[in-house]
Amino acid sequence: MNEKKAFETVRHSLKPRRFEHTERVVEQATKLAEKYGGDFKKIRMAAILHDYAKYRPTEEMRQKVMKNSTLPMRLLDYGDELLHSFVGAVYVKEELDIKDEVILSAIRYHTTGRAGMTLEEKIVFLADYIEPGRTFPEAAEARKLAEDDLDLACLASLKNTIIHLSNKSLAIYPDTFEAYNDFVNK
Ligand code: DGI
Ligand code: FE
Ligand code: FE
Ligand code: FE
Repeated sequence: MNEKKAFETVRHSLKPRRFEHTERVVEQATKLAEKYGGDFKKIRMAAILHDYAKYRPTEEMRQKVMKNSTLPMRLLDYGDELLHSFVGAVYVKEELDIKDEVILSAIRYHTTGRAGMTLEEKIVFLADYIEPGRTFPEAAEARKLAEDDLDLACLASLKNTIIHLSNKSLAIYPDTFEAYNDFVNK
């Protein structure tokens, strides 16, 4: 799978607005990779495909969680918005034949983060949060931090995500807390 084919694939799987978000995430991830390193080609591929499953039917993704032993069952107990990252990584592997774990894990953890994130995971996670289309004030704060400290920017994103979700009384996935604790103790 080359970049051009990956872009074509997501252009057909996503609505135009989501595809434009994806293009901005790729651009943002590219800038972060130039600054902080990581596997450049794998970061870009993960960024292109990160929301591949965004518009898959919820019921189909829930079925996938129940059938696929590699997917944590507890995903079913949190908001359905979480499914597209974890289940998306499985679809990318099965449907697009991408087997590279650096790419797959950057897709899998792009929404929640996790403890012990790889550099590639951090970059895709943060690029998704700070791409220029995110106009809320917390994104600007994280964008500023990203200029010289990747971990502090990830911490701010996680903190704001936890605040945002708890303000809406939504369940928070344990990986999100574990990622937050990991960065806060750095
Ligand atoms: O797919 P995007 O919109 O580009 O961004 P994303 O993958 O970060 O998804 C954001 C959505 O996921 C948003 O509706 C909030 C939700 N979300 C993020 N972290 C958690 C979460 N939902 C729950 N229930 N728990 C989480 O920890
Ligand atoms: Fe996403
Ligand atoms: Fe995100
Ligand atoms: Fe996204």
